[in-house]
Amino acid sequence: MKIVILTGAGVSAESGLGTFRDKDGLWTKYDLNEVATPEGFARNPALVHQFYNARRSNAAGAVPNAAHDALARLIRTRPDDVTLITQNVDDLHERAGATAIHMHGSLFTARCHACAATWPAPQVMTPNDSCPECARPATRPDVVWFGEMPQHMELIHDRLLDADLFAAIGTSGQVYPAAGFVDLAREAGAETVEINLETTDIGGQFDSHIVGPASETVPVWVD
Ligand code: BJW
Repeated sequence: MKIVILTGAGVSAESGLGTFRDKDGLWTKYDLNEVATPEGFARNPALVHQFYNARRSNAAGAVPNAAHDALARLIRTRPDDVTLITQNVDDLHERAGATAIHMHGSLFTARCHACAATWPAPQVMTPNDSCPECARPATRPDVVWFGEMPQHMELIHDRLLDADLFAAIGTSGQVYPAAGFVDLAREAGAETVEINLETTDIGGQFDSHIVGPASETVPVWVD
């Protein structure tokens, strides 16, 4: 049985990393147009770096929770059958021992806006940092902002079309294309399950729901 799992910010919430759209989420404190769009970065790169430097520091200090551990366990027992796709830019899946496809990039990689080279991000990035490949001062976080193409989409589509079971864990289903994965998987014949603190606005697209905190529900679902 081929299993495709999509995770969102909710899977890392109990590790202390904020979600985006919940009460007290990041988008209640920051204007997403200023910190998560290429236009915002062009207007004020220092602000955007400040936002991502703080999140990189928080993520580095966080530890995987029982949900990350359970997903890593599932992958270890069925390495050929499970694909883990994450929208998260933290590295908690990896630190729990799982390999994940990071469709929205990573806090721990830097990218050159000019030549597209990537390299390990320093703890603190500034607009003056120069690219190790082309030497231009065009360093940006290697994350996917609104209006940009998510990463690894071809591989993700292939896995979704081959899925027998699709699970979305801790994601609000408000951001595309990830919010459309449930439709793709269902049309391809997969059974679908949403695992979340609450049923989301796209909850009606799923065959079943498991409601509760990921650190409790995911280990039970996996085992
Ligand atoms: C718990 C829990 C616990 C809490 N246990 N659960 C229609 C089709 C296609 C595209 C579009 C479309 N309409 C609009 C678009 C464009 C746009 C979009 O979707 N906009 C929406 C606002 C409508 N999409 C894009 O621009 C994307 N690119 C794209 O479409 O490219 C194609 C293209 C390109 C160019 C030209 C033409 C087409 C890119 C989207 C990039 C998103 N980037 C961000 C920020 C960067 C990364 C970062 O800084 O981290 O990614 S936005 C932010 O949202 C972040 C997240 O990965 C993403 C999803 O959020 P997530 O993970 O779902 O978090 P929340 O907070 O929303 O939800 C948390 C959930 O957890 C809640 O449900 C809680 O209940 C739950 N929860 N605690 C279990 N303990």
